[in-house]
Amino acid sequence: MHSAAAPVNSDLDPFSPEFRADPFEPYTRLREAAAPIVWLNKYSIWAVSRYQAVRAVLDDWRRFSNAGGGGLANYFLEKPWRRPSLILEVDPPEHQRTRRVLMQALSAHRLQQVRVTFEAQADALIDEAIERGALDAIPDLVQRFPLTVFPDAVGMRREDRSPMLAYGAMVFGGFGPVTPWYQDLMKQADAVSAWIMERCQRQALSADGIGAAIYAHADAGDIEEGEATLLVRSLLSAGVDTTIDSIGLCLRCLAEHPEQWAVLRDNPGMARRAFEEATRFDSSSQSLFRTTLEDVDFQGVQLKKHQKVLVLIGAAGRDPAKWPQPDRFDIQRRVTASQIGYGAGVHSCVAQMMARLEGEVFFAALARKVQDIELVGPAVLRLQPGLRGLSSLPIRFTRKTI
Ligand code: OVM
Repeated sequence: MHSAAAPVNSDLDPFSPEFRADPFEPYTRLREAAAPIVWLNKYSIWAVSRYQAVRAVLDDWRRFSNAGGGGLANYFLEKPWRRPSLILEVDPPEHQRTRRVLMQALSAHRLQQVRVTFEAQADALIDEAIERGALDAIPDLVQRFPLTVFPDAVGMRREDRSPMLAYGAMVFGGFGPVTPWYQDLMKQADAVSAWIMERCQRQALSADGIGAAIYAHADAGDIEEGEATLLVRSLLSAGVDTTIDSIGLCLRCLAEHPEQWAVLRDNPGMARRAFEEATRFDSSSQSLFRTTLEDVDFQGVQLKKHQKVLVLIGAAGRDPAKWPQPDRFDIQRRVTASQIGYGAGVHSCVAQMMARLEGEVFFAALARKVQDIELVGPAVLRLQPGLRGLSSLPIRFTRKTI
């Protein structure tokens, strides 16, 4: 007889402000731990951080479920704060049914249709930013781009859309631990949720947007009317903050790596690759969760049924076993085929082509119009639970002269 060795464990807290201020050094420690999956004492959850282990968990949806909830909260044991997402927080086969609807609503044809208006909007915002001189690029440029083009493409009316940012903070903050900051934020939960749900209704949406395309599947009998409403809610939940934060972090990368910016500026056609590399190097979605459906032997480590697993995709993006010189931001790198920043497997980001389109259009316009990006003050990271992203990026652009 022998008893299983105690699991490798760690006191690291991935949700603490210290960790969030610089996750890349603790990521290294987690990857280099003596086991492919590590027990985090503070939350009584597992964590994977090596590229290979992250892929193994994400590819194994039969044992690592999404129905336990997209965050730290365990829906098998506690009540969710909102109705679970019909795409993120369900397993196959239910997941395929809703996934197919969103895939069709976000088809390549539709992306091609919206590209021209995305380009016009990027051009206008970047021209305005250049004219302003010094500006805070996060509120004054970066937030405005997804917040304009994405809800427009969904078919929402134009109005003050700031409740979408408050809702996104609740959704992504809600994937982390309950902190005083989160409890304070959630005081607005009823009002903000009501605002969002009103805008997910069929009659609130234009007849020709992505939202209407989802409701067409209700008319066709593929989904219920109420399911269409919740799928639109998924778009409004996951579609704005993610790209804002990823574009903001990519802009900082380019500002801090002038030699990389010079390559992009001289080759605006490399915008998509630059954004792809930034999605590996430093982007908004650093982690996600799975929950075990049964007792699991994971590469020799014993996990119990209904335990949460933190999947550190941001750490996998820096794994030297996968990426040569992973801490170098290099826009020439070929990333797409091994990209982990949008997740992987059956649940990989359903709107990832929309995200790439936004990034490509934004940075191509920047490369065509801007000569130099000058940081004129400290970039500020948000340190509360939620997506990784900047709250402030003081910058000055100088216009290209040809
Ligand atoms: C959803 C949803 C919300 C947040 C993130 C996400 C990363 C999905 O409501 O479906 O995917």
